[in-house]
Amino acid sequence: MTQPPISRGFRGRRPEARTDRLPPGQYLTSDFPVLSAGPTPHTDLESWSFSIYDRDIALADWSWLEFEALPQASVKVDIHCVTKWSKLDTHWQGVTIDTLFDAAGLSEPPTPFTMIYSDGDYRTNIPVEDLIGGKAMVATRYEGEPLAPEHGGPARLLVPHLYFWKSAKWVRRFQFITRDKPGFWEELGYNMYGDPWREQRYAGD
Ligand SMILES: Nc1nc2c(c(=O)[nH]1)N[C@H]1C(S)=C(S)[C@@H](COP(=O)(O)O)O[C@H]1N2
Ligand SMILES: [Mo]
Repeated sequence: MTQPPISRGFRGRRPEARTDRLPPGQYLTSDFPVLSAGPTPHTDLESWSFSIYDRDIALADWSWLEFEALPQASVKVDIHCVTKWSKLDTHWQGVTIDTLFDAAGLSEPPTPFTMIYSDGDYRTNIPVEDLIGGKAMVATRYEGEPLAPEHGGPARLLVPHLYFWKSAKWVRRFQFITRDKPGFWEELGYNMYGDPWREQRYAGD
């Protein structure tokens, strides 16, 4: 972008930069609300595993120790819940989906769609495109600490550019699917995609 040299001072960069980060209809919060459709599952780390399936075929599977040994990434991102709270500058650590696909030996994603499965009955659909290129990770640390069980520990998906219901807590399995299908909230009327900047809260938005 080319900027006229004097525009900066007139526009007041700071407040503008702050509201620029708030999608339509959202408000800022500094606490971290817990939103779960059911009870918090407790899977001990000994029996925890994470797997990737291409339709019905298992491509890769990691134990907790194997997962922890994968290359780690850290991000600072803003998160946006469909119930209208947004939280800026949250810090997460985990394994990017690019790293997972690499480690699974996937050079090309086999289908354009995924279903993400959690412990409990939760699942959510996300296009592959929205998981790769550094856009998403399986997070195991929040603000430098192991992820708390109520926030999805030991591991949750983090897809910050979509509404936060797509960031499945207690994530355990990725499945490539041939055609897009609704997950838990999507079946109940939430949007199939969930872009906060286009305010895609419900089906038809
Ligand atoms: N497994 C699972 N993941 C989930 C949910 C859930 O109920 N179960 N709720 C979703 C919703 S609606 C939101 S807003 C966020 C809330 O995450 P938090 O409780 O860490 O704030 O988790 C998402 N991931
Ligand atoms: Mo949510």
